[in-house]
Amino acid sequence: MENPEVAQVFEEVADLLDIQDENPFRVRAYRNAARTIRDLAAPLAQLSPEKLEDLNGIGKDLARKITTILETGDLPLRQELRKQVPAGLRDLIAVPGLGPKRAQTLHQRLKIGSLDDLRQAAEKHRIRKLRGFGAKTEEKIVQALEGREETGRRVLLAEAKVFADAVVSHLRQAPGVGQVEVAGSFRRHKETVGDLDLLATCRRVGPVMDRLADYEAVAEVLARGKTKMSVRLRNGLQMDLRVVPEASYGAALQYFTGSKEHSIQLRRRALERGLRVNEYGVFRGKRRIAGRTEEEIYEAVGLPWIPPELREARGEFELASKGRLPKLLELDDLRGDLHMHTTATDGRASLEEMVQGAKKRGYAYIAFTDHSKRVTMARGLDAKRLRQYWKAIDKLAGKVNGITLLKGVELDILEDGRLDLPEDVLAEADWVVASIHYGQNQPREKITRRLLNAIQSPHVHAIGHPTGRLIGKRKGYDVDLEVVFQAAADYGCLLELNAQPDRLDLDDAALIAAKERGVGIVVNTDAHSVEELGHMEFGVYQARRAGLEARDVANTRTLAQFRKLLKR
Ligand code: DGT
Ligand code: CA
Ligand code: CA
Ligand code: ZN
Repeated sequence: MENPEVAQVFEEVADLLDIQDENPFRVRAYRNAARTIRDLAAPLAQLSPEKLEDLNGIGKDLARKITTILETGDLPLRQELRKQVPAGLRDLIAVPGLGPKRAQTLHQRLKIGSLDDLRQAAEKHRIRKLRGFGAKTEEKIVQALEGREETGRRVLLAEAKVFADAVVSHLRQAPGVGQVEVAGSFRRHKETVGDLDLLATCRRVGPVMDRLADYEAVAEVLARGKTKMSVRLRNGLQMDLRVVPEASYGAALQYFTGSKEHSIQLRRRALERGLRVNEYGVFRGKRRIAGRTEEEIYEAVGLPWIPPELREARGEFELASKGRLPKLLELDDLRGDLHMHTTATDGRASLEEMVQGAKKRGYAYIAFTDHSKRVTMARGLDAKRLRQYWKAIDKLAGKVNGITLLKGVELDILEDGRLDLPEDVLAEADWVVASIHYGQNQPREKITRRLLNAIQSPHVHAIGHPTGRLIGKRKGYDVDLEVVFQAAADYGCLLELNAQPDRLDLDDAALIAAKERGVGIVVNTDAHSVEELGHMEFGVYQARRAGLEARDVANTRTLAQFRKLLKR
């Protein structure tokens, strides 16, 4: 079993316990374990029982449960709980604005037992009439359901990557296999993928197809033809495998990487040159003039190789033909991470642990940005506790070498637009990232106004997750981004590209617009554990999709240069 599947079992257990009003600490223990597992770089199956127990938030009992899941594919506790909770109810508690208590009420009072029921009840305005719900909650539910529909059954890139990496190394062991790669939206590093498009070369087709059927996470072989095969994994993700000849591997890789719109433009360009392009190669009449590598394909139409992230028919052909393709940001370009949490608020690792994790990544500087007091759920810091926190950071800074620790805060932008901490306190910070966590459903003018207030404050260096979206769960705030970008450019306020795989906020289109306005971007993980520092990868992918280069991103600078970028 792959890590996301194990995490999924714990998440379900947490939800089911939650619905039954179980002890919140027990619920949280399962949730934290699920999160730890999701963020883990190594497959659980490779860890010894002792190593399992060493993981953040996982003790003897949970380690044993992980072993049970790995060995049997399930957990008896989950089966028991499923019997006690009506099916469908669990989907409800995942809807933002509901949660276990309200899901129960809806089930008992309106007989709502599924997302479909919920949608119908909301449309008929039956929910707002319930005690403790109201029109606002009902609206929020409708919005959440819309947000879900937009992404449909797509899988987050980070989750897909676990299965992609695993299946690629599995297929590479097939006898006679040559190349194995994942094409499609996965290779273009889209934030979500509909399915995975595998491409392989092999002396004979049989062994590599057998090998795919044999991949442990496969639930069902949907189809198996001469060169094409499709499987569905237990988690619902579909994989299409195509086995192609070496001589047309590059052409197939180009074709199946897409996007469709990009490939249409490529074909048009070829036609203008009297050439024909398909998944077998580039042809002049009957003669194949390219096909083995992607470079050959692009060269045949007079272009340099175009990085997959740019293949969205957003002007890449014009740039490529003028030799002006950007030199896209790379993970190694980043010298710092400027948004992270610790046990001071809702993080799961200590200051020391985060520093060690950041040093392993080779960072020259990091900022600690635990929550300010408004975020009561996370025990946000008031002025007094924040100053103690900064003192602890200073003390630690005196003991560690090779990395600079910045004293920061994730400052809440309050519902009325004011900032959560007084100016004299903020003036003592090295770094302030301001975010909206409450009042997310306010009208456009109000949300925009709140962001402008923060951008205009002399103490705020960056805006965190500027739209507040959660991919597949919640649309972003209703905000006039054009106005926000202009103000950020005018006031020298940076905007964050939050690299949490379900945020990736700003998204690619917004980043393109922000860059056009001359806004500085800072790519941060918003890590709540040491493992989550690894999310930087996904931020970099999103930045690349927007054509960002190292110079567009503030935290690629040396600390001295970075400091010069900060507004005074
Ligand atoms: P997804 O799976 O929805 O996240 O998006 P993709 O881009 O991976 O799309 P998918 O899986 O339907 O197809 C994979 C690639 O195959 C796609 O990016 C381009 C290529 N492709 C599929 N259908 C067509 C087509 O009708 N025309 C052309 N030119 N290419 C196609
Ligand atoms: Ca695909
Ligand atoms: Ca596909
Ligand atoms: Zn944060």
